[in-house]
Amino acid sequence: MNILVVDDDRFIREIISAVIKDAKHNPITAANAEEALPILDQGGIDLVLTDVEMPGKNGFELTREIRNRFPDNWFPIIFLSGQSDEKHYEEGIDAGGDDYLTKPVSPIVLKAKILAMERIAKMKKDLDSANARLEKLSSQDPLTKISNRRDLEHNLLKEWQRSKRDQTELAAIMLDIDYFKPYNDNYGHQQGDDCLKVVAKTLKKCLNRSHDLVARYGGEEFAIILPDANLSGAETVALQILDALKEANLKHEFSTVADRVTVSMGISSTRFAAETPNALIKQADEALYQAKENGRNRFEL
Ligand code: GH3
Ligand code: MG
Ligand code: MG
Ligand code: MG
Ligand code: MG
Repeated sequence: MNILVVDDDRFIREIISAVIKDAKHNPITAANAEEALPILDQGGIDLVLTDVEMPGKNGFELTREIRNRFPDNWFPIIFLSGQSDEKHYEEGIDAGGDDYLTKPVSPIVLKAKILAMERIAKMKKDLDSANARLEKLSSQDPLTKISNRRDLEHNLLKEWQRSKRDQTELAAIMLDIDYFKPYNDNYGHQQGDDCLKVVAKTLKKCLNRSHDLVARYGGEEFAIILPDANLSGAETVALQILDALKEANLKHEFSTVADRVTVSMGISSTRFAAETPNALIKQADEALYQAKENGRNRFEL
């Protein structure tokens, strides 16, 4: 672990650093809060041992500042204080510290406390990475690995609110594979799955901006949201999709519109469906229905 030692007394910094090295950890020292904060800003500190009485910010103030500044990055903080008063103990834990030792501290006790904090910090890290994995899984479609409907709805709401706030236009495309039932019925479900994967990958390739999002909406339907885009921006994307699928040239002998896999799309934007995020999707869905009616392998507004 990288352990930051904050103390205005150089002699104490040296003694504590020696104990830390003896416990096979890496000490980094700061003489006060003002020196400590830039080191913490750089990241990579796993534990802080801080004095309480120091010129400038004291250890409790430093701790409050750390907890405020890094709300999503918890690491343990232990006070090493000259004050054995119970009130200080209470104040330190209240400020966001995790333990309170009094000086002079026994090297054996300090090493034991470091070990205990290391275990807690490891549990926290494991929990965070498990949560991040779960978060990813719960927003991903297992077959195509692109966003699922849940993630789409989450992002649509966010982008919707952003477009209201910034007064920008937000466009949506609903997309459905043409004659996919005959594709499945003739080529089999496995090849149907492979087709869905290629279509998803192709759609992703057609999106250029980091906030654009494509999701599997369900079955052989996909939804795309294009923040800060109007109908003509969405039309450009739709044309790119028709082109890219032509390029991909996935054979489909049982389609009556082409000898390859094609899609139909409906486009809407907040300029014309401004009431709710659902209204935006509904309007794109109605345009998609029109595209099907008008012969497929096309988009409608
Ligand atoms: P249209 O051109 O009007 O869209 O006709 P379609 O045949 O594409 O539409 P329909 O809704 O009748 O059929 C959709 C098919 O999509 C039926 C279903 O078997 C298939 N499908 C849905 N989800 C999956 C999937 O995860 N994997 C596979 N292989 N097929 C799927
Ligand atoms: Mg001091
Ligand atoms: Mg469908
Ligand atoms: Mg259908
Ligand atoms: Mg279909």
